[in-house]
This record gives sequence, C-alpha cells and structure tokens, in this order.
Amino acid sequence: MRATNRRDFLKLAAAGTLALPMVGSSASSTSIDSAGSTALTTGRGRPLDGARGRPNIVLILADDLGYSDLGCYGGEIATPNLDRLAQGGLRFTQFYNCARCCPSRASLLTGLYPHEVGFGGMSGSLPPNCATIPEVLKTAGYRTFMSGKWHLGQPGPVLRGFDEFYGMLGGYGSFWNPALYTRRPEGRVPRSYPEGTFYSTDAITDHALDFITSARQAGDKPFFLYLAFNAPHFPLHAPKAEIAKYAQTYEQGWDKIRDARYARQQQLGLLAGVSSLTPRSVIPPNVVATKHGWADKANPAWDTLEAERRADLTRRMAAFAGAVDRMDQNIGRVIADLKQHDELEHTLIFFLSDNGACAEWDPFGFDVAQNVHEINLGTTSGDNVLHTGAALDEIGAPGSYVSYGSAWANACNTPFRLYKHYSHEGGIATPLIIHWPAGLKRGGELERRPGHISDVMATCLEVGGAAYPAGKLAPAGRSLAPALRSEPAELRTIFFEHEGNRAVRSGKWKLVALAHGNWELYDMDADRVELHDLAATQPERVKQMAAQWDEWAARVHAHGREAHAAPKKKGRE
Ligand SMILES: [Ca+2]
Repeated sequence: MRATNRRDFLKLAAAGTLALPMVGSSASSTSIDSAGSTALTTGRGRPLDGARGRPNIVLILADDLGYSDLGCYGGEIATPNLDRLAQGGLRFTQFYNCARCCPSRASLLTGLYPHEVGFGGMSGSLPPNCATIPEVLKTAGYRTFMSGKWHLGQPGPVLRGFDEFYGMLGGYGSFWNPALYTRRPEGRVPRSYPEGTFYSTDAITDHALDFITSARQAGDKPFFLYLAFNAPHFPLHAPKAEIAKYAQTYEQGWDKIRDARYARQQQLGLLAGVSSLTPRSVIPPNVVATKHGWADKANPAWDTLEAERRADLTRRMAAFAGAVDRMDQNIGRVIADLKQHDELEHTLIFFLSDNGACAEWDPFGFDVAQNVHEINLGTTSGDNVLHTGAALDEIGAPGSYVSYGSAWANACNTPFRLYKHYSHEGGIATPLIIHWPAGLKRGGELERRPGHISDVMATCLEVGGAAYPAGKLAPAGRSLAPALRSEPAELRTIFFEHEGNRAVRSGKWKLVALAHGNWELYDMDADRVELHDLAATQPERVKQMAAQWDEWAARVHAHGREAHAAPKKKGRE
C-alpha cells in the first residue's frame, strides 16, 4: 500500500483523483466450484489466493461508532489505519446495520434478519435452524477465531462455530477489568497482564494476533477472524495519553464539530443528495430524558451551556475519541502483522459499526448507577454527575463510568438525525470499508449502492467458496462481491425494526417511523438526511411500502410491530 498522508488522501479523494495501483491480479470473475458453490477466481480461472485457494477474512466490528467518526468519513479523530484501508479499498456510503448491538451482531453472523434468529430485542439465543459465518467457513476449510464482544447469549461462540474465542460474552462493561473477558473453549488460558496494564482494546488485539500466529504455524488453512471491539461503547474508557490528545479538541463544542464534519463529508463526496446539515436532533422520550425535561426537545446549543457543563462534556467526548483512536492503533497492529507476513494482499478486511452513535439518555450523558433504585431502563446507567476540577481528569479512567449523551451522539452521526435504537439514518447508517488488494478491482472509491449488515454472510460464502448448508433458513443478505467487481447494483428492498422503530428502504425510497409514530417517506437520492417528508403528497407509495413492511414483519415475527398499531401522533422527531 502506498504511503500517503491523510491530508493528501483527503485532498485526492475530494478531487476524485484517487486511484491506486492494484497489487497482483485483480481481474475477477465468478465461477462455480466442484462443491457447487460460487467462488471468486482470477480472470485466468485460478483461485484468487494461489497459495491457499481462499483469502483470509478479517471482519472488524466497532461498537456504537457513529457514521462520521472516522477520518475517511469526515471525522476529526485520528484514524490513519482505517483511512489507509479506505484509501486502498472501498467505502460504502449507504450501508446499514440493525440499529442496536444484539440485532446487528445476530444479522451479521447469520446473514438473516435479527428477528428470524430470535434477536428482534436485546436478548435471545441463536436457534439451530440458522448457520453462522464461522460454521459455513469451517466447512470450506477455514480456521475460525473470534476476539471481542459476543453479546449473542447461549450457546456461546465456540458452540456457534469459533475454534478459539477471547473476549466479553455480555454486552458492555469496564475496559479496565480483565475479569470481564474470558477465553474459550474451556481450559484455554488467556494472556495475563501485570496489575494496571490491562485495557480491553489492546487485549482483544493481543489475543487476535495470537490466533493469527497459531493459524500461521498450523500451515495450510486460511483463517476467518471476527474482531469485535467493544470500543467506543460506554463506559467511555480510554488510556490517559489518548484522552489528552483530544482534551482541547472538543472545547469548541458539538455545533462547530458538526459543521466541520459536514464540510469534510461534502469535500470527500460522501453526501450525494445532501444540501444542508440537519438541525440539532430531537431527543425522543425515554425515562431519563422525560425526568430531566428533555423529551421531545432538541439538543441544546453548545453556547447556551454553563462553563462547568461544557468542561465536563468536553472531557466525555475526549474519552470517546480516545477510545476510537486507540482502536484504530490496534487495527494498525493487525494490518502491520499481516503485512509483515506478506498476507495483507490476500486478506479480505471488512470494517463497520453495529449501530449509530448512542444518545443514552439525554444531552448530558449518564454516570454509573450507585444503587438498584437508581438504575435506568434496565441498564447500569444512573443519574448524571457534573464532574469538575480534578475529577475531570478521572473521566475515562478505571474509577469512572460515563456516557457522552445525545448531543455528542448527534455530532458523531453527522449529517443525520436521531441515533442508535432508531431506524432513521442516525441509527442505522454505518461506515463500511472493504479492503482486499488481491480481489478488489477498485481502490479509494466510494460505493453508493445501499447494502445491509446481513450481506457479509453472503459475501463470505462467495469469496470463501463455501456452500450454505441445506435445511437452514435461507440468508436474507446479498453478496457484496458484485460491488467489488464494479457490476451494476440491483434494485433491492431492506427492512428494519427495533423497539417499534421501523423502516423499509426500496431503491431510492425510504419509509420510516418512530415507535408509535406515523410513516414518513423520503427520496434518499435527493434527501438522505430525511428532512422533507413526502408522505402526505405520495399516499399510494406510502400505502404500498407500508404493506411491504407489514408483510415482512409478519413473516419474520418483528414483535415491535404491535407498538405502532395505533399511531398517537405525527411521527416526526
Ligand atoms: Ca452497539
């Protein structure tokens, strides 16, 4: 990969002149192998990876990362390693997840809608009638590793296809406490860390590199690595050195950060059909926002806040940025390791986020609950604490436990409105970077076709030369390989539902609603930021798309659909 600094990359990308030479053979076509499954091969009919026949696959998932947090998506956080992957790969501009941790992870690993595999909500168990990516890739000769956050209940990662696992089986927790991170299968011994040196993002990477090393030592099989960081989910924990980098960055506040991210996104060409930044997003009602008087109100202007509040919120956002920065550094370690062993060219890397930035639960964010009576919404979140003076330096450290709230989440989701939980673009739009020098015909380009997190399974099946097992539910996603080959996009329809928030995207049209809200209709080619609701002017289209959604919801048992049976009010945020 050519060394180009980020500023040059952004300039080149903005000018539309970024075109990197591809390494090795890049002429790809589709063929059917003897097992009857579809595999990518070179134009001369040889497997893409001559040595092993199949690429290694590294699937990197971030947790609660917003659409605009990476440098290559307009952010100011230093993410040079991911930016370089984008520089040599593809960035999707309209890729979608399922708006929340468990549903997205279930869909990602199975290629099905989350409701089909028991994860419409935040608990469940992957049923026997679905297959996971590691299960299908194993049948094609892959070693399968996972390091990071599972959050898919029982049976755990080993019984669902992973040879080796290290990480967090649950949903979230301290980045500083090694006791929350376990090694599987039973009997395997995790690395040990001297007192005070454990940080989960580093440890997750350490174990991932150990797994890759073991695959290398074992010899001839390619590997699949699911690298599921729990960064930058709350609690916002990051090493002091990373937080210090951003201690002044966010003093300017979320309004200026949103403006700057939007301007860079326009320069990068990410925002086709977007002519204005959304106003500061509204906070939909929840127990905490309602208690504090924020429900249905917009996030406040930064300049209206007291100095002490601004200082507290500046440090919360610096901790978030520090967690992202450190994650990028660790991704850099994996890239360097692959490069050092001459494997980067033959490794297909995906990077994406499981949902939009997290607004929980109001503009000031929360601190950890101090007792059971204080726990909000079934989580560990308690009342906000205003940190001042020396206590500011403890934000992000082992003794702290904070979120950054809805206004910073709004900035991280620039240019969209709403957040994690919701089916509007702020909840479901994710960066997707695909990097694969040996198999990707395109470099440094934007890919504008809509795609869905369930597509990763179909893509892995195709490039891994694996056959989907008979008797299991047919995957909903589509292979992204046509995008890698610059083939035209087909019209498709993608559905969403979580907690009654719901949407259907069909071609350029999106029908979307909040739980208990009425349908809103947007032309995404002209209005990606969902500001001009066309529902009143196109009732027939609304009716037809709503019927499509109802049919899908009935088929997959989207339980939240009852939540909108009797709309109470106009559903605009
Ligand atoms: Ca998440």
